Amino acid sequence: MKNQLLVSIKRSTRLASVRLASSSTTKFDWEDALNLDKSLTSEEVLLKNTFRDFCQKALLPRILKSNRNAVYEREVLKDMASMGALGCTIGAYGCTKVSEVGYGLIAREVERVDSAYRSALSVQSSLVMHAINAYGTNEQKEQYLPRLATAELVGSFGLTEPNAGSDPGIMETKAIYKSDKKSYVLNGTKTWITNAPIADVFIIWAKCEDKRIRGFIIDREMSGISTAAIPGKMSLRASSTGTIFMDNCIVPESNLLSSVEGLAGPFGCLNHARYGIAWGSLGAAEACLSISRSYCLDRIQFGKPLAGTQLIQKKLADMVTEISIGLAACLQVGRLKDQGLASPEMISLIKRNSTGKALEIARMARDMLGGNGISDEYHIIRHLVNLESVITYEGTHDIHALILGRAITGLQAFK
Ligand code: TGC
Ligand code: FAD
Repeated sequence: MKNQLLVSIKRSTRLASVRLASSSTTKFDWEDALNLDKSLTSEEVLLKNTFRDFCQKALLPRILKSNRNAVYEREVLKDMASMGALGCTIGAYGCTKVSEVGYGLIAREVERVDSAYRSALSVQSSLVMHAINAYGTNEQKEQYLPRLATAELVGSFGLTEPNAGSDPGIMETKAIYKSDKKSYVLNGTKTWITNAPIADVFIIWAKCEDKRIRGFIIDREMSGISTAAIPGKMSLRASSTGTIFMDNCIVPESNLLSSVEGLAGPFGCLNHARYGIAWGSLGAAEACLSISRSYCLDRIQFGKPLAGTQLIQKKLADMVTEISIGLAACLQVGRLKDQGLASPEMISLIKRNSTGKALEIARMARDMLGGNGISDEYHIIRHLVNLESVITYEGTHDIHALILGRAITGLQAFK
């Protein structure tokens, strides 16, 4: 018995060394250092390549102007819609069906260009379409999802308020039911809301008389809703961000998202969006890596390329390491999500890791370009300031640490 075990251990060690020897001939690819492409299906590789091509050809040429002039281009969302990207995990009501990993790959390619464009994708798909698909009636799904999928309608998601940011449970927006009018009357203010100034449809979370939080679909034409842009935004400038005011806003009861109540409603949407951000922010980091690597190969100082110096190589090695490990984690959580096995804490872990590492990489890359790193022509400074928003929204870096801390210790440290 013992011998048989030893024989089989020896045999498997021999096999492993044969595998190692043959794998050691694999060429190292700094753009896919852990060969993650090998873990993708052929459909996912095709999706990734198709979206990389689309994003680089259709989106990248627009971003400098949009960002400089702080212009939100509705055409960008339309173009993403024409590629089937909006609500792409839903698979009904005019939406395509890709895996959760596929959605992550799309977010990564879009954010390689700009976080504002990925924000547009996330809000429409994960926060608005997902809310309607997960919590809405069939009538609501039929009414809204096909038009959101084509970007005929632009959506917005209102959770944050002036006095309720990290702690949305203390929201002040109220929804009072009027049985004679079969309507709810909403009063309150939502702020720092992506798409608020330009949206046609708003998912608004409000507290009802029983103190339970519920979601409402509000059309811009409904009476009592108005919006204003937040001026002076130095980050995500190609995204439109604003405030939503509800002053006796009358919402028919048929617009209630009736199958969910409590914070589990908005957080259910945030699980999807945070997951997409985890992939997307690493796309921004990959852009910074690629630009700074090329720059340092070309830039000669002290008689040789900057890329030939030890300090620059350490920075590049750190970037490649963190991006590769981060993407491997996203892929693992994506596969679990496809099987319905990803926990909110896993999503907090990757959202926190990816955005934190991406911001560090963008700062390193900015430094490697010296003075040119300050110019938007080289793109990195734009990614850097964008990532300051990305690390803040959908739960700040520290809030995700506290979510993980609670799961690790069983003690909550928020309050
Ligand atoms: P807590 O007691 O933890 O939970 C209250 C209820 O919610 C449920 N829940 C979740 N359900 C599903 N998924 C999750 N991730 C969930 N997290 C919590 C929980 O089970 C409970 O359900 P029930 O039925 O018992 O009521 O709530 P808390 O008040 O202690 O919350 C603490 C904390 C910090 C976790 C939470 O408030 C938090 O995550 N804060 C961060 C706020 C945030 O992420 N805001 C995002 C706003 S939207 C946005 O930023 C969009 S940016 C868009 C773009 O441009 O891309
Ligand atoms: P606060 O909650 O006031 O936090 C300030 C600081 O205190 C942070 O560092 C935080 O980590 C820390 N902190 C908070 N609580 C604790 C604690 N208990 N212990 C230790 N530290 C703590 N919201 C939406 O609903 N919809 C949107 O579409 C949307 N889009 C956005 C777009 C942009 C560009 C930005 C910047 C924000 C957007 N937000 C949106 C809002 C975003 O989700 C909030 O900004 C975020 O949740 C943080 O809330 P806050 O800004 O009120 O900060």
